[in-house]
Amino acid sequence: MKITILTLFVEQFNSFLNTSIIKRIIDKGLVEVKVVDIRDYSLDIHRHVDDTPYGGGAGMLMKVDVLVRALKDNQNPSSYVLLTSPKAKPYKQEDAYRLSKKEDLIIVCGHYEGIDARFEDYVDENVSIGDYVLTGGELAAMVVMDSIMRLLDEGISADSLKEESYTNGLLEYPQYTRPVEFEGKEVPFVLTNGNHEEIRKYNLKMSLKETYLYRKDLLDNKTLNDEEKKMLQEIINELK
Ligand code: 6GU
Repeated sequence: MKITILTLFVEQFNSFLNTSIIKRIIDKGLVEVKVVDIRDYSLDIHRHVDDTPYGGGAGMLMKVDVLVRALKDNQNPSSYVLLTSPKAKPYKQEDAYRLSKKEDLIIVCGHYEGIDARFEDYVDENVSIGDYVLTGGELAAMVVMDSIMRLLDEGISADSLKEESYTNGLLEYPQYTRPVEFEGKEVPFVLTNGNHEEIRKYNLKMSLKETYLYRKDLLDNKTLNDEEKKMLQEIINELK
């Protein structure tokens, strides 16, 4: 897979791309990442990339001609083009799976109140990472890239993908490691006794409980089986 980032702030990507798991995925050749400075595509001697909006209003807009020149120079017929923008459906784990199958992904980092609307015609999809406003799309691009790149890594076992939050529509159950007791807080006994069926049930119930407490909306979108329905009823009774 190839991921190309078009940005005004190339340096912001350095530490992200040179750290730990992300660096390993790149070094293994699972993905090729290129970070392109949009400013290199400005034709004026001051390297301007923005201009004032028609009709007035605060702030500057990124120029469509500069953006399209940058895009076309880095695009091929198989490229899939994302634009980071708060004006989009919120990004989800299922989008990470879908986008991880693209051969060639281009992520254009937009800036809010920030982009000539005509550029939308050159974009396949807008992505927002949540309901808040960022100064620019760089952090959003890194979030999207991180979520995609980790799926390309064989280092993540099929099991850990299967069990992780959102894949099964539930939040993850709490986990513990040594010591078995810390400042009076003990690891739940069932997890230490080696009975796999009891452990499975306990962890499933805890997953349901975390989801019920923090993300009830996820339960509305999930079809529970009989075992899960019974557990959820127990949880609700226990919380009363
Ligand atoms: Cl993708 N960009 C900006 N500027 N703000 C955001 C966002 C993106 N996603 C959430 N807020």
